[in-house]
Amino acid sequence: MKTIPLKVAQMAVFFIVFLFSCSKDTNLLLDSVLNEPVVSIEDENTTTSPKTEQEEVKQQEEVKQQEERNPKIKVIFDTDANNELDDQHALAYIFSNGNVFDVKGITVNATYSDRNVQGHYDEAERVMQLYDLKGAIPLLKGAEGNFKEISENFDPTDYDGQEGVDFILEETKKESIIVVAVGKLTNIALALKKDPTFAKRTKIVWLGSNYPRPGEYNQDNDTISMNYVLNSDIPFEMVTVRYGNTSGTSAVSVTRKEINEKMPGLGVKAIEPIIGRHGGTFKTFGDYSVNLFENVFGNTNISGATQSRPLYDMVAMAILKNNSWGETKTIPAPILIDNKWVDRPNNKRKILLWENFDKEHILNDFYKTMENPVLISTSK
Ligand SMILES: [Ca+2]
Ligand SMILES: [Ca+2]
Repeated sequence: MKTIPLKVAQMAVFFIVFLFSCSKDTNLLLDSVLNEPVVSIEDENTTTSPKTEQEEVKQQEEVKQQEERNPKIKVIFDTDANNELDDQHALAYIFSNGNVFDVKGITVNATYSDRNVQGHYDEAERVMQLYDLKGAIPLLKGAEGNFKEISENFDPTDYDGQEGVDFILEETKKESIIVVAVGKLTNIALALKKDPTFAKRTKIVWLGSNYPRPGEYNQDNDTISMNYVLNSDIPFEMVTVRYGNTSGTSAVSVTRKEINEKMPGLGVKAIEPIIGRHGGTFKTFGDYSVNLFENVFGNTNISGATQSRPLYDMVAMAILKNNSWGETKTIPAPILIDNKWVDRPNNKRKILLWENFDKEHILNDFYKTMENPVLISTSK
């Protein structure tokens, strides 16, 4: 914008100088014409000269090289979005990390708190709409039932969860994509059942289990699917939950007070507001976040400072963004028998276990990302 007027001004100056240089009072005129303007033009010129174009090209090259060194992480996010509130915060975090994640699609499944897959679809869609992403990235329904009932008399051309599972199978054929599963593992087990070559072309990062202790929501929703995945050879990372233990994602919690202070108004101002799942109209994820916390705790008398919830699923994305925010160890894949973990020290099949999360850095990054979202790119 600045270049044209400056060039015009520059040409005018030189034209005048040229004209007056023909006169006898050249020096005087040169002084009066060139005094201030020339200085400012020369100063300005340093930012609009060809050198700047070269610098711009150089900068673009650097960005390209940076992307080649640190390409965006391609992910499919497999979620049971309509339980309490962590899946929604994970979705918001993904959508706001456009420099880090390249989201190929969202798949949903149903778990105990809402056995209807439509509810999970709707809640994921609400968060998408808050970031103006509804319809812009694929959102597909996966399994409503569990792996055992779906895989008995399995018809690969017609089964519960087919839309989401087939999407995962097809997308991972096109490029190298990580599937982050933050609900039960039914969709992943079904993908392996339908096409065992799936194991060779992707990695699963799963938020679940209290390993080595029993129990945990995602695990308990379909233990058979988890054992099926553990017994396959698909690269598998287990981001531990560990209820009530400081070494799991359950330690990465936020208080209602903190949410009330930090979240209002944060995010993108949605073109089309949403009706929240508990009612009310919302234009930003920040406002919806406050509402989700409000509804999880209800009108209890406990103060907001002591009411806290872990953001489990968000942590699974955070450690993908920065792997120094958790510790890992490789272990022989254990197996769950009668709801108890059984270690198999001689098992050649190894999995990666995530534990001891850096709560402070993860939550700082979460709030920073919510305050300065970089929206993910879409094909539409
Ligand atoms: Ca959840
Ligand atoms: Ca979840």
